[in-house]
Amino acid sequence: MVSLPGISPSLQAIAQKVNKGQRISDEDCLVLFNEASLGFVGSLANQVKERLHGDKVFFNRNFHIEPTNVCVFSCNFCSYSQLYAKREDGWELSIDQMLHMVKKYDGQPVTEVHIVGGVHPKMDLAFFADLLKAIKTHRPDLHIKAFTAVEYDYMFRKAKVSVEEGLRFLIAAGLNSIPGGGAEIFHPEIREQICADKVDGDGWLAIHEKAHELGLPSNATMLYGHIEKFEHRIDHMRRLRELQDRTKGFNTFIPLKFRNMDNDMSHVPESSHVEDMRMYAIARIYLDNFPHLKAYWPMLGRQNAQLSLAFGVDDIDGTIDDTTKIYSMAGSEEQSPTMSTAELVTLIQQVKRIPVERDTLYHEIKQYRDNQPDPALN
Ligand code: V47
Ligand code: SF4
Repeated sequence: MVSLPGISPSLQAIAQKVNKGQRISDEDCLVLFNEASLGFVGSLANQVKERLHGDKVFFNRNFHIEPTNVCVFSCNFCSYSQLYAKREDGWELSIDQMLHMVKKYDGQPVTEVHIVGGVHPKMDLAFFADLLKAIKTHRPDLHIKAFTAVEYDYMFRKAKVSVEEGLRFLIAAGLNSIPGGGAEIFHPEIREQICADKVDGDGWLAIHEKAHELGLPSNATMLYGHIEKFEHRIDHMRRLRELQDRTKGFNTFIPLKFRNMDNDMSHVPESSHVEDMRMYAIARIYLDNFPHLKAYWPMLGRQNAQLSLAFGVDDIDGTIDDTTKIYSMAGSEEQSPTMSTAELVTLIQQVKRIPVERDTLYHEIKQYRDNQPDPALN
């Protein structure tokens, strides 16, 4: 082994593994979190990213529907939900109102609707199946990525159906994939302090495992940068990596930076930008079986999302069109998140990467290889 001056033997051994395309262990990952500089993890993560995707960076054209912010749960980090007891202060959309939101995109080349919200007892399995059917009937080509494992756990229990029965019912109604929310931190030591009353880590993983078995792809998130320790992040990623070894059903890992405005954890400071970039890089190195790593720009801010493209990230989500409130309410600098396709393309080209418009399942729709974005784009 060639010895690198100023780099400890344990870091050098990790670099060797990554160079050879070998998996790193949990102990290696802890060494990276504790000892590695930003430049060190950035360069390794970039190597992994480029091996997988070359210079490509993916985005899509999407919008969100948030059916309600009324929620029976009370996660301490959540700035968005209204307790069910105070539901008159929140919003609750009817199927007609949500269909109206879909119809606003008639004739526009959006490919995905992302549906996620609070957990409202009156919005049950039958209601959501009707919603999916209404959307698919109106626009069969739109990919529906909907509901977190937290929402599924509640609606299936309430309907007294198994996870398999519930998912099959929604697939028949038009469900195409599952977003990554609700994962937070799986480890009970932390989960009990930040979101004690919703589905636990094992329950979240079991729902995604069943979804994968039924052919539904999904994403996975991790809410980091609050009271968890590096060991909890590693435990979280290990459980995801093990499940992915079994099913190969995850598309994307999305680290979500904790934002501290207007919630019960506002006293907890936010992570620094350097720590955010280290998080992305280490996730890219550790999660060797996840095809994609996403920086969700409405939460991170567009400049930091752009920076993350040098730290292993190959996806920056989509146009969003100012249709999500979760992050603006939690204090993100993106108060009205919307980016045109031209802005996304420019943001990626500015860091000398190749923008690739994708659909939800990462089929390529268009590559933008010129230096200038197409002025006809919006
Ligand atoms: O699970 C809530 C997070 C998630 C805060 O799959 C917060 O493509 C930070 O999962 N600070 C929902 N995060 C959003 C989500 C998501 C977003 C974008 C893309 C995809 C995908 C999934 O939002 C929740 C929770 O972890 N969240 N409050 C907060 N204060
Ligand atoms: Fe409800 Fe989701 Fe907010 Fe938790 S994070 S309180 S489950 S809306």
